[in-house]
Amino acid sequence: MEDKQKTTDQIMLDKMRESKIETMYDRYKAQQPQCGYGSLALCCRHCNYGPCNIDPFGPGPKRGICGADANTFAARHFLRMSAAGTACHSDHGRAVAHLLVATARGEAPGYRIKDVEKLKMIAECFDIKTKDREINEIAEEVGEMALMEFGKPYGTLLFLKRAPAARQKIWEKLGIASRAIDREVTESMHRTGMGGDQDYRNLTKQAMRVSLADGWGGSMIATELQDILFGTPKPVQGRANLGVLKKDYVNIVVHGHEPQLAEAIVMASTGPDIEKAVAAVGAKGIVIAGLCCTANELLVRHGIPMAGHMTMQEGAMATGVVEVMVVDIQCVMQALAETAKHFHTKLVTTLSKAKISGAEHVEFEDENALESAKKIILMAIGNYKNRDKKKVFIPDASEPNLIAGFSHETIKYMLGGRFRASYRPLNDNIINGRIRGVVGIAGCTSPKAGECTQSYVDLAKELIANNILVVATGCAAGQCASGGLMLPELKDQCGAGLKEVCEAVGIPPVLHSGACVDNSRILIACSEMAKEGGLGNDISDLPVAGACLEWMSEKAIAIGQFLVASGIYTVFGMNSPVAGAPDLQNLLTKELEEQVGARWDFQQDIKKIGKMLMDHIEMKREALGINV
Ligand code: MSK
Repeated sequence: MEDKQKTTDQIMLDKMRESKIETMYDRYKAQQPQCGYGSLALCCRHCNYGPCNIDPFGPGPKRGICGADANTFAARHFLRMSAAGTACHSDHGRAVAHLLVATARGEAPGYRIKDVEKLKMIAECFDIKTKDREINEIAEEVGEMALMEFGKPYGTLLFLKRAPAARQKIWEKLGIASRAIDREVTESMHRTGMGGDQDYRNLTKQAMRVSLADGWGGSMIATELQDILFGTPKPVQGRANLGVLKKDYVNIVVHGHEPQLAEAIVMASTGPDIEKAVAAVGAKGIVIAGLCCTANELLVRHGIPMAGHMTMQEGAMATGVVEVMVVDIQCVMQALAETAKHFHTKLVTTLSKAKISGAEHVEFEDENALESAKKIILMAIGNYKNRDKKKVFIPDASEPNLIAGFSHETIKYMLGGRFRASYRPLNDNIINGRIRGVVGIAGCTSPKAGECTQSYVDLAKELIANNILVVATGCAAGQCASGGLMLPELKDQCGAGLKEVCEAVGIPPVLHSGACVDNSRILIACSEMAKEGGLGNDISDLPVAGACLEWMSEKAIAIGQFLVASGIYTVFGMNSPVAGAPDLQNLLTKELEEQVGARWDFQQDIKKIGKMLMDHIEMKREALGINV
């Protein structure tokens, strides 16, 4: 293939191979064949009787030493994955809540309340008085109330009230309305220990309750409080792919998930002293670029360029121009410490809860964020002179311009107008058939799906050509961004109806809504669409669906489970996490429909997923009587 037709990650991968630098693809190959029991969820090591394996095909054991069967094995794994995913998003949310309190108390220099309107809206959700009160007083109380959501002894999560009434009734009836976030995670761990919950249906119910504590709890707290602190995303221009890194500049790559670190790096990267230091080393300036969800956070709020998504992290370092890669937590590969040894790059960890052997550590706390950020920036500037020019290789690819920043508020304003912002126009365009429906694409990129795939790009193209509006988050959004799919000109690749709407409103047909925690924006958007009327009265009535083609993280499982429990049909690519337990598979892919009005689907052939999503949307339209 000509270099021009290759994506920057493919070009970089070729270069790394040529330079004999190990990549995740080499390690993936070295892992083959991967453990069959593990792949089917039929290995249990929850106690030291094990590891126990179940033989799904031959005459081997059908039960573990304690007697647990395949469904129990797989349901326990599924619940633990959901709990772990919930813990990741929620611990992130907790850190943001702490920062909000510290900011309100004046204990976090540099940070401030940026979106007062949203602060007041969230205060209302929490039944906090706003009239005649100081902004910081309200913010402190909102932060404290958010923190209480993690450990309150009684009641259910406050944000559950934002769902349509019909949805809340389903949760109450099934007993899956989430209580305190930490309680749901702890109870999930308790239930899945040896001799605990051993009924796969009951375990799956808890997987819904703990995941709802993610989507309508920890993730939503992270999203909303970040908007209060850093601004609610609005349409902003940006650039994406490895070409955003620059030869003559000091390059700092910010990688991970919690935007408070990246925001501090951005804040501390300007000023006369920094300019002087940059000039002294002979660089033209500083480039800050994001990776993974940190990239999404920075892109949707500030238009700061994105170097890439999950599977591009080693490649970003291998450009040889990264002075510092600074990381916080989640989706940061230990392999980076090894890749860094080939270059002058310093890998810097920042959180005491996420260190990497071989990396330098600069502790990052709310109180000293700016100081730590400055230290890291000066470290990068100082490291510029150590760059080995012979090793510099930035793929020569154009950097697609893009428009990002589609929070649910923005979608509402753009479609409904500032003075009558509502989802009415979107609903009307769905009812009249210009837009057939909406699909949220979320999630990771994985070597299991192939090398440097463009699966999300292909799926998004297929959907928009069929008049389906696409909302993207996480690394799926990252791939679509670097694939040039977030350009308003892309309307020419849409079906006629969607093209008309995109032209009238001025939006691209693939909307970047943010990071993984911002799937909570999709929940709110769907709730508002359902409440708006004309498309039923619950999320499960809407012609919408979710998809994750290359899932990797436990967080993806929690997201899938909270989308389904919220009434959104969700398809995952590659492999089912419960493939070795047919009854559980049947529960997730069929029976759940009766309970929550939505279900999972797992499809190995990711090329088939587009059709599955479109069929689902047409089926929902038929049920609504709008099959025009
Ligand atoms: S970063 S969880 S690889 S989307 Fe949120 Fe990407 Fe998946 Fe990590």
